[in-house]
Amino acid sequence: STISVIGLGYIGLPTAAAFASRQKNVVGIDINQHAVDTINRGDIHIVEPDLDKVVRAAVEGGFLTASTRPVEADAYLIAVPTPFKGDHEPDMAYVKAAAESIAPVLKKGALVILESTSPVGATEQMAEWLAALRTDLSFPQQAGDSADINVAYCPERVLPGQVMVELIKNDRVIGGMTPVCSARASELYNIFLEGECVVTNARTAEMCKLTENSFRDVNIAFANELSLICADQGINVWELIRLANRHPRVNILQPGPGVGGHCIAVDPWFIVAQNPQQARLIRTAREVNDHKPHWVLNQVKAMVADCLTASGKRASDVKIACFGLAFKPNIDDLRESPAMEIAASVAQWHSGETLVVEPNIHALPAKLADSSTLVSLDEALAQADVLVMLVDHSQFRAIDGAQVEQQWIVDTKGVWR
Ligand code: SAJ
Repeated sequence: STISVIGLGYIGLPTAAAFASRQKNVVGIDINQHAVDTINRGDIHIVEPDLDKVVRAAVEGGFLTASTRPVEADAYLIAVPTPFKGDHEPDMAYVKAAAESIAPVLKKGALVILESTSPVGATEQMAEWLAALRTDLSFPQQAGDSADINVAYCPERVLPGQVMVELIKNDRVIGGMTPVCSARASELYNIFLEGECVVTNARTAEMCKLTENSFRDVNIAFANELSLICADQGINVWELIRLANRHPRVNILQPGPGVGGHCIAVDPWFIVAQNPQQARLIRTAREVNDHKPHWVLNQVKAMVADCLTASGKRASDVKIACFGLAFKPNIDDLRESPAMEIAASVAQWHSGETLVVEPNIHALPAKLADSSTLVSLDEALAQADVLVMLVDHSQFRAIDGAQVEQQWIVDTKGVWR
């Protein structure tokens, strides 16, 4: 039997490799020819610990191949991006294109699973798209458990940086359009899953994915709001949170420069788009987190002003060093990163030199290349007047804050101050 994974990105490729590592015949489909060629050579086009080894073994063993053209399969997993467009409306164009691409090769008895983060109702919508193109087959919305094609929503919930572990260990929410759809989807994931399959309907599973990431966003917003209040009150927010978390029922997350990545800053908007009247807290959390980089920039401006007054230097003689660009610690992913946004604004605003330390990259991205200089941690600490801590990479944490000589520090992660 053949399993086909549509979309070979951060979710699809690890999933395809996990099935192939259990000796299943897997065909991965992607519109990106470069990705397809790379995978067929046994290499990978994304950064994720241990993924390279699993993909290489799967390709060399003959269990995983990639193609740009859809194939006939017993099960399809769709893991394509669902970004937002315009006014934070979910953009389902990639899911629609994926459904249209598999429709011609769909055979009686196939199982189609949507994994992409999606608004409530998306799975049924996808089944409608398929049904419209294949009137010779019956689908769950018409035929229930006796349908020719089974359809389910099974969201991914893996943490970038720990995908290969979490993919196997995490429990999985299975939202079949009918009980038979759920049973078949559970059977499929049980090929590699050590966690449990928890069965529900498609709409609940869709909402569950959005809920998980909104929960995290709301809780980070709480921490970020506290950081603004504490700055105003002259209280160390990290000490405050440590103390509050000694209460047995309090567990506050960490403030930071804002919320980045491709999930937590996006998914809550899907709920807001569908229920704008009710989703007041969820919307406000997004606004609080999106505002944080602007607040940090103003902190930097105030710190530079203090430095100028105290040192008598001209602004053009002051060096600012930004520590970290990635969207979270110990990764090289700069996409949708608040640290990157802040560093770029600082470099654009500041008339003197802006230094950047990012141990996980070798060259600055275009957005920063003209306005700042990539330097080592030691160079930055030796040269800069004002320090801006943006990401708590382990290399930064390893430095004792008491040894840092500069007094003008904006520390969004509580690493040195
Ligand atoms: N962050 C804070 N404070 C914290 C925790 C995180 O400011 O206390 C920031 C991070 O620095 C980062 C952002 O939040 O900018 C998101 O990072 P993250 O580590 O919380 O999450 P992601 O985006 O890497 O992955 C999330 C995970 N979701 C949850 O933990 C509920 C992951 O399990 C999901 O699979 C993933 O989104 C996804 O693909 O949806």
